[in-house]
Amino acid sequence: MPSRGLSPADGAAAGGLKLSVVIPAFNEQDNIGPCLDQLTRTLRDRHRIPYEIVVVNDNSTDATERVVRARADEDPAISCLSPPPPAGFGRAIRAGLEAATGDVIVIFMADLSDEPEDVVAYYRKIEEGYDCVFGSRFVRGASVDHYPLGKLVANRIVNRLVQLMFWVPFNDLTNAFKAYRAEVVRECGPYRASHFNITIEMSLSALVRGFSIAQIPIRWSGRTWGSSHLKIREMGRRYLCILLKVFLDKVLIADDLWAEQQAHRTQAAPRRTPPPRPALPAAVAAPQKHRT
Ligand SMILES: Nc1nc2c(ncn2[C@@H]2O[C@H](COP(=O)(O)OP(=O)(O)O)[C@@H](O)[C@H]2O)c(=O)[nH]1
Ligand SMILES: [Mg+2]
Repeated sequence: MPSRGLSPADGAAAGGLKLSVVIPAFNEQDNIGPCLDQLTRTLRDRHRIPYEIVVVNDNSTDATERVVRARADEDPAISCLSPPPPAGFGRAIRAGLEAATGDVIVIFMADLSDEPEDVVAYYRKIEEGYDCVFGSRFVRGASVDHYPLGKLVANRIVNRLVQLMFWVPFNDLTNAFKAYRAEVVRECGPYRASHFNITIEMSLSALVRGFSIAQIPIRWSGRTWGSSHLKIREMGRRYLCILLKVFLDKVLIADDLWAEQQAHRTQAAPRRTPPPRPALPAAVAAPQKHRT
């Protein structure tokens, strides 16, 4: 049956924030169809959230683009971008962010690893007044299935290191599946990372600017079709580059970033129920609002 998401006009009528779900997809022909269907059922049919879905098909060599375009032809809430080479997870996300028109942006994976109901949980937290929502697979209430052991170990080591460097409670910062208010993305960008390192560029850039962040438990399960494209050995230097760059921002110019963020905030429209702002010492990043 042809489906139709709530259009921006519908959303405005419903009085809700518009949600943009950005999905990078590379060779996901068997996953992307069910992924879009599950999201549509959850956002449109179950929760009636005004939304759009922007799939960034990144030079896939399989039928990913055909599957997405077929869905997009039937459903105006779905669009398909196909940026030219060079490919790259970060470049794809950047293209998706540029195209997104929502008030709230969620980065979602195409491989059925993430749970659509968690997108709704993110959206509700933003409605509460948070600027960002970081899901964690490693807090009470979360679940993780079929995480390859090597990657799990690397993940925990890197996240611990990042926690110590930035002195924050968030313990799954390398996971891309997160929500940001569109203005946070505008303020933190333009992003530079071309690959998976954009995950920490986005999360840490928001963090050092003192945006309010909620951390909530999420569910994650390893893909059952296709293969992972994250090659830890190739990505190490790229993660390190972003990590050092944002760390230097935090150590050397956090007060400048904070001042700009504050100025921007006072110009922006007031929120419905803003969470309390953290007090920020001049030269260090703000302690972050933390909810589990
Ligand atoms: N657009 C785009 N998407 C990618 C690229 N590499 C991976 N992805 C997508 O990013 C998501 C996560 O990638 P995946 O390979 O599953 O990484 P892992 O879950 O960390 O092992 C999936 O939706 C992939 O299709 C890429 O180069 N370009
Ligand atoms: Mg995956």
